[in-house]
Amino acid sequence: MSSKLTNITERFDFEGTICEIKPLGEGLINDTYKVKTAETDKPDYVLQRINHHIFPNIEMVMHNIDAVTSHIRNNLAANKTPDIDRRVLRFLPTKNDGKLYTMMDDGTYWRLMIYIDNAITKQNIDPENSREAGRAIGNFQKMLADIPVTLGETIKNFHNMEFRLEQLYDVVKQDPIGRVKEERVQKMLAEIEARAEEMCKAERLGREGKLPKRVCHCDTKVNNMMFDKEGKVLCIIDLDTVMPNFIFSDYGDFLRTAANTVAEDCPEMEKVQFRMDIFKAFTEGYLKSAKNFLLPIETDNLLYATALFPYMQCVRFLWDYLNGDKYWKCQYPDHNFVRANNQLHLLLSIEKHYAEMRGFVDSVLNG
Ligand code: GN1
Ligand code: MG
Repeated sequence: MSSKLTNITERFDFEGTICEIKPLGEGLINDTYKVKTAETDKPDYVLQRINHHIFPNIEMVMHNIDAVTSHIRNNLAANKTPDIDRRVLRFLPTKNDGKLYTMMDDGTYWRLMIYIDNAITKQNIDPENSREAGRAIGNFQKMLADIPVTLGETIKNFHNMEFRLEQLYDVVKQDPIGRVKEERVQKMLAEIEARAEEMCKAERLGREGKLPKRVCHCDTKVNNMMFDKEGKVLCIIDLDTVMPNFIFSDYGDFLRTAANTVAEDCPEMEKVQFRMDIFKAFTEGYLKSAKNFLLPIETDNLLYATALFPYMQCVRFLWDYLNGDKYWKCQYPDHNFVRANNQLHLLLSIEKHYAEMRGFVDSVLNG
């Protein structure tokens, strides 16, 4: 067992005796370990190194997480919900300054939280867990609707479509590695341009004061949810990107990741299809818990949100491709282009389903 990891863990005010520390999960951004304690009546823990290159302001990240988890905890307690430590993450303070993170001499940042036992993450999607995920995401937003603290933007302009397009236009202008001239890039840029104005609708509505920002999770993949044995979501994890945003983020990014028939980097474009069974189940679950607090401008634009996230991710992957693949790890030279193209095909498939989607959302809202 690494003495470094033991030393880091021991900076935190946890209970029990460490007996084992081993890697946990397969997250690409943070490094995660499970810390086992010897005593059966003490919890195990999760030790995590926070990636401060992607999240430059760790103080802000942990401030947001503290605010959100405390607010959810109070809400669950007020509703006399049992088993609260399995329903919301609990971070441990350090012994010396009571903060929820510690910086080591090598400049790395770490945090410790209680391990949620008897829970699983799901890698595979089906309508049943999508409905449940929808319910959980709607509920998460609902519980946070009256949070009294203002959260910071842990990644500036993270889901701001105008900003993402500007980033793309900048790299097209500079063309640092000469990829802009590729015919397939030109074709993709034309598809992006044709939809640019429509896709920046949220920012416009926001500026006009018609569309509010709420506390969102901003990384609503199914593997960021812990399920119990009955298939119910216990808890939403991976809270680094929790920040104020349009609710479209959580609705749209779940569908982008879950309703694609293939992985986001599948190179066989004819296989990329939007799954209506997932769309329907997720939308039903989400609206069941969110319909009562959402504004008409928000529910009217759920289809826009569904299209926005594949579009945004296409723009972001293409940006990274033209910029020399600095953000996403690539396994082969045009991996980022393939990803961008996959997302564009997902968008095209969504566009074909618009009429059916509209009818479905209306039936759920009026039902
Ligand atoms: C990144 O690493 P992961 O999968 O949690 C990215 C998301 C993208 C996603 C695309 C902080 O998320 O916004 O949608 O890749 N997260 C960040 O695969 O940029
Ligand atoms: Mg993640």
